[in-house]
Amino acid sequence: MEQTFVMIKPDGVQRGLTGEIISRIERKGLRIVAMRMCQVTDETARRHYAEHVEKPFFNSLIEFITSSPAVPMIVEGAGAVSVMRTIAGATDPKESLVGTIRGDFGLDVGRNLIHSADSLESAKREIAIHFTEDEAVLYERAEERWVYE
Ligand code: IDP
Ligand code: MG
Repeated sequence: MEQTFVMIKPDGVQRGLTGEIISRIERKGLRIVAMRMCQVTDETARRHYAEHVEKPFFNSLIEFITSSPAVPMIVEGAGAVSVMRTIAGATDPKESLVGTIRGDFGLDVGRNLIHSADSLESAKREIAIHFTEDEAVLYERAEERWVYE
């Protein structure tokens, strides 16, 4: 089973979409194995978005991500990395397809509601930034034999 890193950003929490977003992940059949609500620290945000340090939007991105509580999580399932990117939608919500989280609820690239790791390697790196190993729980959902052949 593949694991990916997902985070409901502060706009998602402030807009009361936490439950809606979690529900979409659950209904897909994916398994949430770690989750918390927390205010991301400046240090964690800078590590998380290190690849964007030279971008013109870097400072505003860090300010936004640390401005209010977020909900980081580890999501597990077949093809979890790419499945979660599909559920999240394209980076700019103006272009994300309707039916995706960003496409259904967003309008601005700086307020795109959810983060989802872009590769298995990124997922591993990001999980290690936001969670300790003992925070992920090992379990099966009762419905899994109805989700997987
Ligand atoms: P991703 O979240 O879809 O992987 P990235 O290109 O990795 O997109 O960018 C990380 C985050 O930085 C985006 O989710 C978005 O919040 C923000 N961002 C990306 N491009 C821009 C921009 O042009 N202006 C403002 N914010 C941006
Ligand atoms: Mg990215």
